[in-house]
Amino acid sequence: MEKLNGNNLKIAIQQKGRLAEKSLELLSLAGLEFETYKRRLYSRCRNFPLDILYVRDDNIPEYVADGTVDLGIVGEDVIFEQQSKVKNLEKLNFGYCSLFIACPDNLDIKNISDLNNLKIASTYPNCLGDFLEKNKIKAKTIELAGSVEIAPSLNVADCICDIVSTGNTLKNNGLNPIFKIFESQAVLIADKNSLNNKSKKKNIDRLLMRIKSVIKAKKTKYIMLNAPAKSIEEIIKIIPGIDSPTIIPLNKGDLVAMHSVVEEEIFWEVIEKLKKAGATGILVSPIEKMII
Ligand code: PRT
Ligand code: ZN
Repeated sequence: MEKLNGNNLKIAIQQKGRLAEKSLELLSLAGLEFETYKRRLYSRCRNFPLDILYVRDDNIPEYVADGTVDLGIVGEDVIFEQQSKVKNLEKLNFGYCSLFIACPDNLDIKNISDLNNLKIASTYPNCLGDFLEKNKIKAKTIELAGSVEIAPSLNVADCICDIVSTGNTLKNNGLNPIFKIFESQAVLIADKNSLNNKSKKKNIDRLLMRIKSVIKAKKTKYIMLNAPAKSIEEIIKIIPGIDSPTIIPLNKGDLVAMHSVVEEEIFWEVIEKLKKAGATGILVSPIEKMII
């Protein structure tokens, strides 16, 4: 088997699980070429000095913190729970979830102080402990390895503290999310020593620039429209673009074509405003990369 190259950067990503596919997709959208056949141990990038290691997500913060790898992609929840000393380089816009305290329907919990003297089951004892301490609550943490949601029905605990994304698991177990402890998404993390190493830092910066441009592009759409010349000023205010929109005169009356970019989040609001300002023939297309 080919050996890991000592000069290459190493990035650890989840081998299988909720973040695995999206982590690989991000790396390949960033232009990295590699084979992923069965994600055995690691992949070598053909066009960038990077080796990708496939590991369990719980190991990623410690591998990054102790320098086994230079970079990692992992949920913020894991970093918070392990209180890892790693540098967060970039939020990656996937793997969204929240840590909640959730209680059974028949338990009347309205204020945080109602949690006093209860037993709370969790796989996040550190995060839960911090939350309880901050709110001066004396509750007992029951640390479990998994299947936390069934703890109340087994009388192991009164309520739970767990990750929620759709909320279906809680619902299926007669639990309601009540107190949100934090929100989480996948992040790119780095070993602080790697950032202090000149040649590694250079390649980390190159990779980070590519990753940022993929994320930015995903959040942004390219927009083309026609508008009467008298509306140009108003439309520039709605879609200012990176520097300013491109404006092209058309061979028809006083119409111009305008090209610009618009943030996905406010997309529909912008379209409504553009129509009011007289825009017609609005075309929108995805952007593959956005380098700024
Ligand atoms: O095998 P390995 O150790 O690598 O994986 P894992 O099983 O420990 O982790 P995995 O793949 O379940 O989760 C990886 C990361 O995905 C987490 O660290 C979070 O950052 C993120 N994530 C996003 C989630 C969820 N959504 C999620 N819904 N992690 C876990 N869940 C679980 C949750 O614990 C609960 O059991 O899904 C259930 C609730 O889901 P909903 O959709 O019913 O609310
Ligand atoms: Zn795990």
